[in-house]
Amino acid sequence: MEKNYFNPKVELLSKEDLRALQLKRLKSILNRVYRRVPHYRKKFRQAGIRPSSLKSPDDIRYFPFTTKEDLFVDYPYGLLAEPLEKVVRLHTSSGTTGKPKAIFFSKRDILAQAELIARSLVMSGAKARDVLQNSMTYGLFTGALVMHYGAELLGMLVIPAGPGNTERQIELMQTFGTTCIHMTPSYALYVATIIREKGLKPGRDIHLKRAYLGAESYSEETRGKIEDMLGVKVYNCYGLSEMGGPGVGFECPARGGLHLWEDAFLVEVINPKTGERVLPGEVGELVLTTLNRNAMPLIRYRTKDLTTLVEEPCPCGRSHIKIARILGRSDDMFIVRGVNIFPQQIESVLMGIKGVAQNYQIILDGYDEMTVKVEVDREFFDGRIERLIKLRDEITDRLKQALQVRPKVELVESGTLPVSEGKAKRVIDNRIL
Ligand code: DLL
Repeated sequence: MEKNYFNPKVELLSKEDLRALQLKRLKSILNRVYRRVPHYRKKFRQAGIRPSSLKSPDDIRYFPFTTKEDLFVDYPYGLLAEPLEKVVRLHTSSGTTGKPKAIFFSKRDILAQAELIARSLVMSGAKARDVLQNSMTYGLFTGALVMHYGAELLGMLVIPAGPGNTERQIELMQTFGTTCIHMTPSYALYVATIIREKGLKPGRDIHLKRAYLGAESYSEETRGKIEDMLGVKVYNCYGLSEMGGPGVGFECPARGGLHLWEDAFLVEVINPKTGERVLPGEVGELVLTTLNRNAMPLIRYRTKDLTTLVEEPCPCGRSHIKIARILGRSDDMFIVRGVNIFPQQIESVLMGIKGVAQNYQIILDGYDEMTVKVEVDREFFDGRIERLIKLRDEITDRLKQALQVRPKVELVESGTLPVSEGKAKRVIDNRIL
């Protein structure tokens, strides 16, 4: 059954054929939004451009961007390109304050996104006989439901576990022989720690093969740690509610970046300040255009996610472009004493140090002070204070080297910092600046 979801006619298309397919779809989607969505019509007119101006996918650069703010003009239904009777589902983004971004799906949109997930799972080697424990949050968040539909389409047995209740998660894994998990990387690290503390062994007591981790940025070191602790191969899964949820980008077994499905999305990476395309290999903001979304197409949507295009051909043979793992969101970046810092840089240092456990928190306060609270293995709290000081100094020095700023480091016992079942909140900014 899973064979259906590896489609060489789409995944192995030559670059030229892929461009031709994109051009056809792009013309159609631009025409649709111009005809059906007054907000787009107005923006295109203001920019002095018409859908017929587009002669190649590259000409998309002359069209205006869509930003998060645009989603709130004529909120909530203003960007619909279908009448409400054709719209069957609402998801919202995980914004923490204010009105959530509302994203709508038609039946065809739900199926199209499920197909991208099924295709991605097959790419990772998953089969219909696999058992997927889906530990993302079910509900308004796309994470669980979109993966659920895709995995079912492939024919996997899906356990709709949802997040939290870690004891129960582990019981489910043992009872039903879970082979694949879907969760956030921060929760995966937590689950892995509890599994280890219970004395359970991968391969003997739990039989996981693959972990699909996404919804928040994580470093290569975190991936390595989770792979060691759980005996799995970790596949990075990227997406955002606005583009239909998870499954927009996904790693193949060759890794080295995530394939971004170019039959469904047109990919650009721009300089967030100038709006111009960046040079190959340069970090910039990912901008995506939906190529086959029905209910709520988005043109040149600014994701705020920072990444690089990986232009080299992939050993797996798929022609769809790859993006490097997401460095973070442009609004995740914080500045301490004039230095730009992403939480992932800190995570990358911490997770490479022996003795560091699963969780950490960055606290900014005072005039410009940064404190990093780091969980370390319980054995460091056996009263031998010199060992603890040595570890603290090592962490401080390695962070100073990587960031050019010396943080204050506080070590706490593994399992004592707040665990988030959904996306982790890494930075607490109490500065009085
Ligand atoms: O997080 C969709 C998703 C669910 C993706 C499950 C993967 C797995 P939102 O809540 O709208 O949707 O948040 C989207 O999360 O713009 C990124 O900043 C971040 N993000 C998502 N996946 C990754 C990833 C879902 N693999 C926002 N690496 C995006 C880094 C990620 N950041």
